[in-house]
Amino acid sequence: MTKKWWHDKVAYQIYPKSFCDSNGDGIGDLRGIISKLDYLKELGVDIIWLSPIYKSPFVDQGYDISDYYAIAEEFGTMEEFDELLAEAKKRDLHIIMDLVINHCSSEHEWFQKALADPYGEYADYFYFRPGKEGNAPNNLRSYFGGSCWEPVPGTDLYYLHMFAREQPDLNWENPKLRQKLYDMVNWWLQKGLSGFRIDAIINIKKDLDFPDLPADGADSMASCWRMVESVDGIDAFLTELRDETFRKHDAFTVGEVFNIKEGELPCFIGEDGYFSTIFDFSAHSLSDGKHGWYDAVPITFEKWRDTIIQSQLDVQKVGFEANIIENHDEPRGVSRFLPPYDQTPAGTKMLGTISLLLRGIPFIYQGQEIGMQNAKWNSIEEFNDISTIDQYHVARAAGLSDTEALEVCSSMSRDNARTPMQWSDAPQAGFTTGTPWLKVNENYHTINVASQENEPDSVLNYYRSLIALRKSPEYRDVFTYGTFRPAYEKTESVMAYYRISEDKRMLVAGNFGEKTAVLHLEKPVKKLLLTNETPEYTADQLTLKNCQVVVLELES
Ligand code: TEU
Ligand code: CA
Repeated sequence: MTKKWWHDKVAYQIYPKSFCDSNGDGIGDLRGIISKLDYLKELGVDIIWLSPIYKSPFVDQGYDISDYYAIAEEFGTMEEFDELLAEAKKRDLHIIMDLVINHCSSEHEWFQKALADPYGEYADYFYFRPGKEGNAPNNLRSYFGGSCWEPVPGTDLYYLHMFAREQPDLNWENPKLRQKLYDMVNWWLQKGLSGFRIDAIINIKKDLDFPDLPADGADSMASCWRMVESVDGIDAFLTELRDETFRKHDAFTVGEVFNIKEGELPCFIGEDGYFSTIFDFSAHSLSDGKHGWYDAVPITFEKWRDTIIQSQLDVQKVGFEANIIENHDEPRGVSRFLPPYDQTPAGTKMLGTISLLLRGIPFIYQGQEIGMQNAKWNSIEEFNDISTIDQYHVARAAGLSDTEALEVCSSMSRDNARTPMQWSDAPQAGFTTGTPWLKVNENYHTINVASQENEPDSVLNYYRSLIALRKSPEYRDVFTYGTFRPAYEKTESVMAYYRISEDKRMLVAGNFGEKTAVLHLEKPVKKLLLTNETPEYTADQLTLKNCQVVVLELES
């Protein structure tokens, strides 16, 4: 395997709108991010991923871009962005941006020109198709609900949007459009970006016949990912994208890829793959309901553990995946993956340890390092997220009461991750001096950065030690390249694994159950490297109480 500069890095995702507001307008901004670079450096991260900061009407929080070359006014200016890059560089921090190129905003100049001349050059930047007997071209349902097709005013044409109707899909079949995207990507890379997180990229290849697909809901429609799964030929697009852009700059790229086909992992993340890495969503997908959030499947500890183990075993044969507990599209991991009795600082540290020492590139989502949790939502009006509002209606249409639908959204909403970062116990958690765009989680009095700075045993200080261990000169190699091997799979409630290199054998083990677990050690303990509460152990036996986690070096 060729070693790459990003193999041993730890990444951190910033959701700019909710990170830090410097001017009191209730919206996080670039100046706010700049003011927290030292905090991030001290945490120990190397790569910062910024969710979209481009000019946007914010129908989908910046994932609807109206100008790829401009910074959203809400967040600041291009000068401030350049300053952020320079300040990051000073601290040896890499910045990567979100690359949203499956679709743009309906306010983008290209789409406006297409609407103005629906049979002209710019219409071919999108998918404009005639309707069928006054109906949409086919029965695909968009990710955010309703048809994937929207009428083009004044014509019998429709345009395709797999997400919101304000997010028209870009026509990747058009070489002119592709070239414009590559120019834009190179422009940002030349500016000094280290790479990109690539949004929804699996959706760029369409079935150009746009056939009806078998209905999968009461609305007679079919989820649009079924088209993604049924069509071949994305290879040519992704290879060209890589060769025209990323490869020239040795960029780090992480793809947001769902619905990968059997056997295709090497094409995506192998030595000569389209991307450096892709996210491992296998544990998150466990809760996918057949029809929406209302029929989400509960995630048991065993399923969660077995899924992560299987994924690690599959991926290590091929390359590296990016491991996450949560991101801006997911509920908070502590609330989701830990049983209620583990939702404590100790349990939070345990979950973090298990996730961060897996083989792969760890991505920490803002607030994860202090153990932020899902918020308490009192009514549907409190949510802002377009997907949550759709899922509320889906649940109501399926017969759930208002209270039940609210409960569903409370546990699944993307807004759980988007509540403002909790910096202190000052009003609005120190996020803003104004009124935040989305409410602050009520628990900020107990969960916040400032108070955890002062407690040696806090979740924050634990995360610092955890990252420092992963990156320490002595153990960096084994935690980066060491083989993953599961351990104690038959022991109820224990998630454990080895990381093994030529001269080292590490054991990472946590007890997620209420009962104490006794593990017989395969090899004598050499050193206890990290724990959230020192356990009892002898040369051949380790006792883990509820929520105890350890990182041990064993004789190899
Ligand atoms: O997400 C793509 C995606 O397919 C889902 O995770 C989607 O967000 C989810 O099904 C809705 O509940 C990416 C971004 O991460 C997301 O924030 C954007 O909304 C989406 O693309 C559109 O750009
Ligand atoms: Ca602001």
